[in-house]
Amino acid sequence: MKNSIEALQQEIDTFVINSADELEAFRLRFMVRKGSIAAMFNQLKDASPAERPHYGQLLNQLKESAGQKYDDAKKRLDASSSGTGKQHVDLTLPGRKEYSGSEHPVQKVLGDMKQIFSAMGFTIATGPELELDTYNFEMLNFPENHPARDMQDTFFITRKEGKDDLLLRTHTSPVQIRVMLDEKPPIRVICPGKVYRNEAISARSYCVFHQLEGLYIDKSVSFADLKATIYSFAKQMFGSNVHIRFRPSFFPFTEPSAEVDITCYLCGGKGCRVCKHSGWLEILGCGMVHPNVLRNCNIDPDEYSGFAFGMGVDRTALLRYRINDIRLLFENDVRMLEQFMQ
Ligand code: 2U9
Repeated sequence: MKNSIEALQQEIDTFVINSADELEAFRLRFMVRKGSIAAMFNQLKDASPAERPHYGQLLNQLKESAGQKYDDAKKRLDASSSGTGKQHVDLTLPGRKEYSGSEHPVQKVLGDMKQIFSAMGFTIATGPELELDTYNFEMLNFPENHPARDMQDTFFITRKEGKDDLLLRTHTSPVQIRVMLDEKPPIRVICPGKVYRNEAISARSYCVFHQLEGLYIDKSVSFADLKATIYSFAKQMFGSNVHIRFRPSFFPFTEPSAEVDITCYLCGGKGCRVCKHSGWLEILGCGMVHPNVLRNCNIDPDEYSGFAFGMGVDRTALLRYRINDIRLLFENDVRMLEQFMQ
């Protein structure tokens, strides 16, 4: 019995009470009628009459020390919860800064472009950045030996010189191919997204950039429709006072093709460093969808015609926000991004 009393005393001494729950656990363990001290008192009757007074005295001391520990702990916890023992708060410290996200400059420009074309009735389509050679080149009427297919220009993932080859898309045109394969005309979509080119990296060109392309296919869509659409877009996007010119060009997927310039909106067409003193800024390429492309997507070019256009988004973001290095758009440096808070 002596050993049991000593063990219980040690348990009482080492019991940690730092919360109301621990205080209650202590009470239930040692202080109630079915607790371990009361159980020990019940065992007194088994001790010899000679030893009983001695053990009785030891048990009374045990009970008293448990009661003392309980009272002390209760006082301590009551004091801290009523505030007197609370940690000191230094009200003179500066407040903590709240961080919030902001829209990336490229997304701001893309948002404006999407809004203008949505209002004209274009819907938005997206597709994979990892593409098949056939959707990125083959079905867009690129000849087999076209320089864009060269390793120097395209990030190939697999290279077996076949249309099943996987690559990082070099434009968003494969999205329009997928739309044409899935849907019947009339088709009116814009395709925004990231594209990849294996180019030398500098302040002006990067291996990834953003494009927005558009496609309209229906019966008797004409070059006049294309011009009206581009005029309306350019004036809403860059200002109603800009002048617009179309220059003949060539792309494998459109015929005829054109590149579109607007008068430089930084110098008003007078000539400056940005427009290389020409007074003009190139904004997009466009044209009538090549009959071969329509045929590749099971659309009869004798029944339907269409126009397409494509533009880079990043350059507009750089010019609009006076950013002098395209790499800043992709580094996610908060010191740059937090300058675009609303
Ligand atoms: C389909 C058919 C035709 C999309 C077009 C351009 C002209 C063009 C460049 C602008 C700057 C790419 O980012 S850039 O380097 N794009 O000049 N893109 S027509 O023509 C299509 C697309 C899809 C099925």
